[in-house]
Amino acid sequence: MCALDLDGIIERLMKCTLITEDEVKALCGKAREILIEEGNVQRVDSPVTVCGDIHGQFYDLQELFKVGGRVPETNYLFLGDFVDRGFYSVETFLLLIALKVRYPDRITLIRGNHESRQITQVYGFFDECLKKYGSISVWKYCTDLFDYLSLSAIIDGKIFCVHGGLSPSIQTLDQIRAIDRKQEVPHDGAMCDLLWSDPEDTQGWGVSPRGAGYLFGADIVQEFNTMNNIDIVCRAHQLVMEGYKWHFTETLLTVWSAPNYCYRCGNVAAILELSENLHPEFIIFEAAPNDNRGSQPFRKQQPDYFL
Ligand SMILES: [Mn+2]
Repeated sequence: MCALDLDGIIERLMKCTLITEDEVKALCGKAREILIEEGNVQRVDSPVTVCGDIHGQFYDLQELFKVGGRVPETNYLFLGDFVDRGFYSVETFLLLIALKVRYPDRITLIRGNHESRQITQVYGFFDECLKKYGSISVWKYCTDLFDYLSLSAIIDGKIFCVHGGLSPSIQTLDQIRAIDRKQEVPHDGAMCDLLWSDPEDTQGWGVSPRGAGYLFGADIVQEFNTMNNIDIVCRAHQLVMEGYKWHFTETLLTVWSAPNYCYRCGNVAAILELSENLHPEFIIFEAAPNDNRGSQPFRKQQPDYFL
């Protein structure tokens, strides 16, 4: 196995250049050693910048680092959905993982509903790995690593961060801590709900049109926040045209970080900068100019993919 030249790997990935299959294997092995030590409610200290869905939009992630600052100068918490939909899930996920291995205390990555074997076979990551590496090994290394990603984070004990939302099976953070997360995302139950649920302008729990997770109302968030002595639930998972959206009199926040989602939604993106006293500042950004997103990397019979 090759010794891991992390800085070299980061440099190449920053240019959206693929690393070798052996390097992916070694990188994912290293990342697993780090992630396995993290809790299901990973503790994060301010100051930190919170980011929502990225969905393989590599050049827009570069924009994010441009407006938010680079790792390790800026601390980051990413709320999952790194892969699928966009054209560069491989480079996006591997870059974030390489940064995690290089600066483990500066970047926190939690799991989204797309960090799943089943979902990535439908929404692009599987096909992209196959296309770019000619085998499914890289997809296997990455999806095996997904199982080790934490399920949530808590910033300064006051802001609870999760990809989707709350669960009727969960009243306390300790109940989240007790989940055995090292598995594929289940079809139902607490772990599934945390990654799939959405807020809704109702009271109580509702059936989710997504077919997984639940809809939850203002009263549910109020109870959860009081019970756990937190101020805000911060989550991603839903496209917001303005990049972020407060719900339920600022007890819950949605942050969305994929500008012009799927290269056609026309939305702006946001990241949430939290200062040392948790003062929130939103940075809004637009899609990267001059992206070769228009060049259709998945066009059939395009042998020079690596160009
Ligand atoms: Mn999602």
